[in-house]
Amino acid sequence: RDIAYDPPPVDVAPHLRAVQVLEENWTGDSTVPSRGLYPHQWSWDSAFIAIGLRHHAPSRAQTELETLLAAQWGDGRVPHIVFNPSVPLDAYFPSPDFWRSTTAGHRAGAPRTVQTSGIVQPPVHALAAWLVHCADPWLSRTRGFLARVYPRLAAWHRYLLHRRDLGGAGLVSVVHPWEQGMDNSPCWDTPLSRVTPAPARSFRRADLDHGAAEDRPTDLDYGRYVRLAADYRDRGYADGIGDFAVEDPAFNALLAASEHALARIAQELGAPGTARHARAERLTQTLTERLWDPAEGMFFCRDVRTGEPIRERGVSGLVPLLLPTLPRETAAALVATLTGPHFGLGTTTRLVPSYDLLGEAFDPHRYWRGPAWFNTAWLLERGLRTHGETERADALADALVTTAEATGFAEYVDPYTGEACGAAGFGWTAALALDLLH
Ligand code: 9YW
Repeated sequence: RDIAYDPPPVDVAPHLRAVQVLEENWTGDSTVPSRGLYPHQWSWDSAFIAIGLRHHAPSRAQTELETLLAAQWGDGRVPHIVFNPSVPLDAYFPSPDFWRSTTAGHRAGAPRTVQTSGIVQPPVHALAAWLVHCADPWLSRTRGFLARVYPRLAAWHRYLLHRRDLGGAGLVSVVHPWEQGMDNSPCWDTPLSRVTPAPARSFRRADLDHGAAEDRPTDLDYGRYVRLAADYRDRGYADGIGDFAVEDPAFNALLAASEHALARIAQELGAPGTARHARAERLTQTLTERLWDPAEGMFFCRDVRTGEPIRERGVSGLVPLLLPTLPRETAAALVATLTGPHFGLGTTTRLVPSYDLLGEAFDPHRYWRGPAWFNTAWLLERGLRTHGETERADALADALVTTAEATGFAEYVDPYTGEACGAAGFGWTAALALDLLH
């Protein structure tokens, strides 16, 4: 029999396909979320990407985080985008000439040699650094990885806890929807309605060159994003309550989870981690006191300008399930909400929708107003496992991996059908699927 010099294509194993996406998106010192739509380095994307990359290339996972942290500002903030100077200015909006970090960010200590945005994203980094270390402790110790990133991560948390406690109660506020990472979530509709949009003709959206308009935020949303960012820039990125200030449950829960991770990092470096564990514990308690709604069985955002809770069920209100010391009844109520009619996990939906299935603003295809995203699925999978919900965690892990693969590692999907939306070959989708395959 003629043996195959030209063998039929073999089915490539899912983990190899995920690795291929990470290879394709690697630029040499970091990973882009998506080659077309997001051609620079994004902060929380890099943290999630490092969590997957550690299984395939642990030294690159370390580099990913080190590259991001090298762009940290003097005041401790880690910018949400680090721009790649070799990418044309018009490939992404808002580009470096909008943020003007090296000039407008001067007083806040923006780096001189690299261009960045001036806002932040959720602090997943210490958690990622710890997980990256655990994947290959020998390599990590040899390279002095934790010793190098620890002071930067500590300064990052200090910035958030000291400069961003705009509500004065011990929680961090975000000052832009892009900071929280769920850009057009209905949770922002009320606080954003107070913001006068920048005129549509004053900017050009590059995202519409890559994504379907009906899957993306609207022009009105963008007008408001631009106004808020430009005002912050024009204040020299000085922190204070501007037109938009919101305490968000996911952002604060990720900070608490990262404080626990920072405690472990401190211990590994020979210092006591007790104070950090205690701080994480305090954050967990404050989060519960300020944002938990026992009647609804979930956390709500708080509008710092009015002091009122924002009673929209966004997936961010479930993310605190990640916290190990959440009271048992709180965790049980969150699981009930996750699997109940508003999120439908295991009954009507495959992956966790980004917003209330029964909410007026629900739209299964429009970005953070309904579609399911893989980073939130991963966080909730971790949360279910942390609280002993093994069967549900297994089912969610399985759905995440299968849907990621079937959609070519889509940016987000229709929560009912799993149909792909947004970009394909998306960095954190591949990385987090890879993580769960290990
Ligand atoms: C944008 C990169 C980022 C994510 C955000 C997501 C989106 C940027 O893409 O925002 O231009 O709209 O909402 O969470 O980090 O993947």
